[in-house]
Amino acid sequence: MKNPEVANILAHMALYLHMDDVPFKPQAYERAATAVESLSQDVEELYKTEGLKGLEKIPGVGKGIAERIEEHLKTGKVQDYEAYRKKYPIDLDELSLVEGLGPKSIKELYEKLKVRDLKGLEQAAKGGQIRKLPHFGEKSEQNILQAIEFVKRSQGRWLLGAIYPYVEELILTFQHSKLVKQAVAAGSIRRMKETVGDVDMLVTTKTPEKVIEFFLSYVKYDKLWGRGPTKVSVHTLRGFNIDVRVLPEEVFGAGLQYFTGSKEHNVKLRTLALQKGYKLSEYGLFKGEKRVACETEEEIYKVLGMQYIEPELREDTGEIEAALRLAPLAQGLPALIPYGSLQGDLQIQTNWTDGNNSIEEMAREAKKQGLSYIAITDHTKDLAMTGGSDEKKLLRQMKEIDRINSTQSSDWVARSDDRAKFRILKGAEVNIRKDGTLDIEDEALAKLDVVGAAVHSNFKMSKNDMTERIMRAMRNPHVDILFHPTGRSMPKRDSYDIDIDAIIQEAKQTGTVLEVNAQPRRLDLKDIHIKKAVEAGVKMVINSDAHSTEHLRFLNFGIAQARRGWAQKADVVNTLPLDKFLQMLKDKRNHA
Ligand code: DGT
Ligand code: CA
Ligand code: CA
Ligand code: ZN
Repeated sequence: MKNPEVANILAHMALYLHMDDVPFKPQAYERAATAVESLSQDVEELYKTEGLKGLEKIPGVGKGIAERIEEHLKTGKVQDYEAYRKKYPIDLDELSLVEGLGPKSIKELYEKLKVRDLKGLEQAAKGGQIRKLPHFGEKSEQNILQAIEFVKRSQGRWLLGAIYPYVEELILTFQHSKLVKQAVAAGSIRRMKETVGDVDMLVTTKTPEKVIEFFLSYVKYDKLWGRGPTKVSVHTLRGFNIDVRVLPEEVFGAGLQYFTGSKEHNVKLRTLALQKGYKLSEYGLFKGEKRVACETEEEIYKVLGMQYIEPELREDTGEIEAALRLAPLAQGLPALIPYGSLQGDLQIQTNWTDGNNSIEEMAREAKKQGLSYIAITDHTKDLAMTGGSDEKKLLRQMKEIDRINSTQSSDWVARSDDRAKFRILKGAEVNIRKDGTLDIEDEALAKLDVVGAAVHSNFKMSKNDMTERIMRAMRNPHVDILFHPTGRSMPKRDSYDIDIDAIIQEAKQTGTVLEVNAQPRRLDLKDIHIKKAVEAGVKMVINSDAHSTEHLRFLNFGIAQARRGWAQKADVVNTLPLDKFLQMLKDKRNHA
């Protein structure tokens, strides 16, 4: 699959064109990069079967860009791109991770200070050289140092959403091969942690040697860290490590339990086992010399006198005490929100602004994935770069949505049963300004079904001011949902400084629903915040924030985080059917 490679070149081209002040083209390349990155089809296949015309069918890919993709697929090189790489011999991947460093700054830093990579940037900042440049100052030098720290902290870890599709395919390939009985992912992937250090895979088989041979022939790797009769460890060409272990079938449950982790959960569980007169290890649960329970995880937890603990909860944040029904957690573990239990998605952007697909395309795809309603929430006018809507454009879009809703053609609506009718709701992602006011008039907001509000600029404010700013927006009775409440974007931007407890209290007061944004980069609210919201009885909504039909699948990552935050179905409002969901919003607005 060459999609990531092609998307990367297009994204770099966008940056280079920005650096050289070429008008319009950078945005076109950016758009094309996003489209290729999120394309489920293999670009190479597409080109082989449909040629240049096929490439031009990718949303946002015009003739010029299609020709460059073709050049890359044919020759492995793109001339324009190579010329730029000579002109600017810098590590764009590294430098563009630094929050606040746009292409223009990267260019200036290279031309004036010969900064080529993160290390060079850090040296220049620490040496006090950056503050002397015309477009920088002491403050921006400080900000750069802070941003570098954040990048360093997340280096060596991968976004779950980036690695997950690959692991799914890997596991399926093994499950389908005749060589193994069982193949599963363990470790942080099975716990659905937001970032992953390495991939852990467990298999049971009668022929360990052959499985290891098969693994090494299947996976593209550049380093073999180690290989034994029942384990192998490699560094893949994609950049991450994979550990594979072969387990005897009789102890699969014990091995799975051990290698799922987390380490903290395991340490506590082992101590508990000792207190109860058992010994727990990756080889099984033992009473004296006798192995008592090992085949399944369920048995192990049961013998230890506790409820089964879902992998997403195994972080030693109270799940063991709850599973033992110890006070104050005597009611036991919550029934976590199931995967696949969402009925709607309340944050969707379209080609009315910076999305790739039309309203109808997004709706059809959502319906296909089993949803029964979505809200269209394009950006609003403060985000001029995206073509954000003003009041007039919103009105036009509302009309268009009415039109689509009333003409839903028979191929995606069961006419006899109105409940099967898919519904598109009118919404917007309005911008919260620096002072906490919104960029759309209340009168227009009142006409929308769903209003989400979010911060998109002026991230650097004091904790107090930022919290006040957001709370002011939440107090606007027209605001239904606070979108991506803490504003982080991994690995580049950390959450802004806010008092999350105060925001949760304000949500409680005003009835504002808090979003769990399911974009793998965002996952915002994150698990520990979700847990706080659950404890406070504040409602949440899990949204994909899709900018293309391919993004709707992100919802599962949102559910995973909600599960990690101990959320139940009742905590998440888009598990409701449409009528109940709308009633909930109405009650909220009346209450306000
Ligand atoms: P990661 O890879 O950093 O995202 O996190 P994990 O949790 O996948 O950790 P990893 O890959 O180092 O190890 C996989 C599991 O193996 C881990 O979750 C628990 C278990 N494990 C590894 N080392 C230890 C250890 O020293 N003690 C215990 N009790 N368990 C361990
Ligand atoms: Ca791991
Ligand atoms: Ca590992
Ligand atoms: Zn947004």
